[in-house]
Amino acid sequence: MNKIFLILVLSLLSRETFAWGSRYVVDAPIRWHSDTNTVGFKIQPVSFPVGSSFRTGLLDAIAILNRNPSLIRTRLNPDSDWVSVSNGVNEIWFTDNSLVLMGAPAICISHFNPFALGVWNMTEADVIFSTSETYTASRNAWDTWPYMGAARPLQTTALHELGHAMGLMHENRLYNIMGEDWTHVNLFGTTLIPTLGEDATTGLVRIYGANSTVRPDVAVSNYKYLGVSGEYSTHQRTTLRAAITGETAIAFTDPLDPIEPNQLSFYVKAAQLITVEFTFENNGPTSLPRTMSHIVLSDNRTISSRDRFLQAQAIPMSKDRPTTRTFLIRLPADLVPGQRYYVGAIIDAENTLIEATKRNNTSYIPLFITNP
Ligand SMILES: [Ca+2]
Ligand SMILES: [Ca+2]
Ligand SMILES: [Ca+2]
Ligand SMILES: [Ca+2]
Ligand SMILES: [Zn+2]
Repeated sequence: MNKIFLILVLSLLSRETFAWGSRYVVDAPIRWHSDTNTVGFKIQPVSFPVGSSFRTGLLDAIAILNRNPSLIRTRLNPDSDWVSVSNGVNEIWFTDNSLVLMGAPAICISHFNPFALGVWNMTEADVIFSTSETYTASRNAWDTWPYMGAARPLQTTALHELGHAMGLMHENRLYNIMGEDWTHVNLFGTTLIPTLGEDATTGLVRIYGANSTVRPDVAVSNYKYLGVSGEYSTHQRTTLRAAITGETAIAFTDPLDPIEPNQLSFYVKAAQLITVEFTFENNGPTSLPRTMSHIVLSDNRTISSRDRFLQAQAIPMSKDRPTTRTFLIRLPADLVPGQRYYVGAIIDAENTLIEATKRNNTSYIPLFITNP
């Protein structure tokens, strides 16, 4: 959620942006002042006690934000017990106050002022979480909503609200963190990887300029765009389909399965022709040439170039919006009925990029082999 208080009465001009949205006044984006490289925040210690998992999760999100490929950064100032909106200080806290939250599970309340003719600067941004939402800071994907867990990942919601605090607005036209935050994630093995993603980082670069010291970062996800829910995009798991009529690829989740409790899997047969999808993102500062992706078959959730090669495809990596690609795959004939496999995707599969992180370079979809 996002709420911006205007100090002056003025007319907002809406302006078409490429994809990411920021709020414009008289043709200029509302942003932190161009002399401001670092936006300071104070944490309320009773909301995020030192040593608590929530504090770890919040610091996690702030660290991710601070690796964004634009010039804007945040800094933590000393904790503050006394926090409020409209006190001129950027603060982060939990509340049960419905007047502040206005029904939201989390909200960013920001203020901005005219700095000079045609220049509008943010003066305060508070990020407030609701005590009535069930958050977790766990990085075990199985604990979190996007992978059938019981709680909302604090880090993805924090990244969404901090996105507002940097000047980003909601975006519903593509897969992005400024839509439904908890379904905009990467997965490394069984570890959830929260991310700002391509669209939000493109927006930050456009507003604040590219940071040439930030390394490239390509990523792949098993989530993709679904549709529009008000100002938010919604997202869904990338699909696996039987490529020929009459063949089946039934998705199932089995809560009693000891190996993959509650996880989405697909029934397939050896030698079956299937299509699989993955979403590719460029989270770095600049466009990149097409980057090689490999589709592999793994017998575990660790996807690597040592897994069985199935297919290669060069993926466009221009710095703009995510790319969801479909791969037509003939599964090998020697797959064992009753066994589990994982059809994996690797981006920068030939390891040509020196990247900020490689932990977001793989993803996968679980398979269960049925009798022929
Ligand atoms: Ca404040
Ligand atoms: Ca990467
Ligand atoms: Ca493997
Ligand atoms: Ca792109
Ligand atoms: Zn929002």
